[in-house]
Amino acid sequence: MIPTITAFERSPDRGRGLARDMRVRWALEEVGQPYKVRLVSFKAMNEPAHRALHPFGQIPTYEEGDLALFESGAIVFHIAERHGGLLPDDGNARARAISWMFAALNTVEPPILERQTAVLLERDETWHEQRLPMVEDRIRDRLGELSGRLGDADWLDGAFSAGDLMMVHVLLRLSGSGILDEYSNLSAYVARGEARPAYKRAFAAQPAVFTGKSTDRLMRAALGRTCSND
Ligand code: GTB
Repeated sequence: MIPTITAFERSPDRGRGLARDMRVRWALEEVGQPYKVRLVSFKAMNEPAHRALHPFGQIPTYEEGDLALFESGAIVFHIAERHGGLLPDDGNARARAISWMFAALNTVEPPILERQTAVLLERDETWHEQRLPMVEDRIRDRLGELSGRLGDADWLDGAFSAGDLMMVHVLLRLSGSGILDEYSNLSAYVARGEARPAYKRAFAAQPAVFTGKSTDRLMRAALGRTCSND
């Protein structure tokens, strides 16, 4: 059965692959599972049909027969469980790869999201200039630790896994901030992820659907809702 995922009808990131449908597309490409994409508008995301699929009115969702899933982490985990290639066969190695998925989502992503919220939604606040460096230092704390653990390895725990997929996509959210460049092994790690054929196919497939309207406004809309749910 061909699964259907949802993505933004008008991508606020101008097709840079930063929205969370990208990690699901990448996982599907890694395991060689064809998929369909239903593009949804911000209006449609709030309507009952989409809310039935996603209680928080967000993307991505995943439908496969009777199964409907939301949360990119749960979707990637489901794909990795159902297909070979994203989780090791050995039980302990598999559990460690799953730990890295959770680490990406629960430990590394939150301060990165905090920065994005600060930059997009709080920049007119009187305290913004004071707060931003503190937020960025919290990111550096995590990146320093991650960089130390990765060392000169290619991937976080042996072969490439769903843990790396999730971590690379989370780190990509720092694109343009300059912060990732301070950690040469992490920059190289992200570049290795982007160089994977499956990543390239997923990236090429996600449409650069922006219309020339203010993408900044779209971005704020996407993140404004996001920060309340993340
Ligand atoms: N925890 C959920 C998951 O992992 O699936 C979070 C899902 C989520 O935040 N979805 C966002 C969304 O639907 C899109 S990805 N927002 C609309 C809403 O909440 O109403 C977040 C995102 C948006 C835009 C960019 N960008 O433009 O760079 C990057 C990421």
